[in-house]
Amino acid sequence: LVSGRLCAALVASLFVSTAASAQVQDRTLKFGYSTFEAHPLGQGANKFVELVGQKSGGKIKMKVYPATQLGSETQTISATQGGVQDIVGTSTAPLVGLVKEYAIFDFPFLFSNEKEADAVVDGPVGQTLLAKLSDKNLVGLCFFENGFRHVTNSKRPITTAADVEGLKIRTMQNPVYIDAFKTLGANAVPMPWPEVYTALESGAIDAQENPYGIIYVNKLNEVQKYVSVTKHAYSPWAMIMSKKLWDKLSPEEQKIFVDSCNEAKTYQRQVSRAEDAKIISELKAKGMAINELSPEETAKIKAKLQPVIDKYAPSVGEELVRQAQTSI
Ligand code: EAX
Repeated sequence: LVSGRLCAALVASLFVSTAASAQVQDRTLKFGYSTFEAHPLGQGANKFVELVGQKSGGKIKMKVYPATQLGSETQTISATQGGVQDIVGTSTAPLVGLVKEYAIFDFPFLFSNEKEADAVVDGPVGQTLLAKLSDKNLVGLCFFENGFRHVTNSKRPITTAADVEGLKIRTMQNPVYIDAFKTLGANAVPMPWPEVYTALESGAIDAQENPYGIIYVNKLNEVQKYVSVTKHAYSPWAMIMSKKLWDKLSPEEQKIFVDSCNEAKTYQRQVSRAEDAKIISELKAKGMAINELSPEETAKIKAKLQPVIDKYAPSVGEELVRQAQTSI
């Protein structure tokens, strides 16, 4: 009798997973993100789509919707929670509204180089943060890289903390960024990315901060004069699937998505890092003035921002902060 029941349960579960797999293979999955396809993130996204296709023998198909076609990062995260969108690639900063521990990635000057970033993002801290998304109807697959962020503005080169004072700067919709720029005396204006170019063009804001790749593909050289290499924070980019979709996948299909994400990640980071060096000279050629900050001035800015880290460390939790420090 027991084995009969077991057998019936097995048959039922097999039936469920076969039916579900057919469902996922019958339609083209929607994968939306905010930047352009030419950006290293877009190239990584294409690599991911290609790998999932290959590993599933052409059975799992995805279509990419770059350049905020499906909405801003917060909108596409919500759509993915609801299962209206299947996959989203997003900077992690807007995730803090859902999972407060993500704030650790926004701590100013947490990482000083890519090696440190990779160690934390791919280590226990990153794994914990990916897992935390499951309470929010999301499944974290892996992290790509947006990169180290620098301030651009239309007023002056930033060489000291004082140069940031009074700048009207767009920040991502994230409390750590808002507090950090307020602490430096800027007027921080949180704004979804799709509104930023127009706001810079009209002069509604003076400044924004993003990695080289985003500055370049969005042609911010047309509306900004100065790039100051502040390297004040690092943005990982989370690849996230709707839990509604995930729960319909067989374990083999789930593995295809996770493995493809991790393989695409290695490729994506290589492209991102190789392109940075080229972009700097391109931006100069397009008339942008690029300046580095001295280590002394960077250290002063870092010291001014320590209270911001102290403010958010409790919501991240001692254990994660300790793990991050250990991984670095
Ligand atoms: O995800 O909003 C931002 O500044 C992000 O870095 C950008 O849209 C890429």
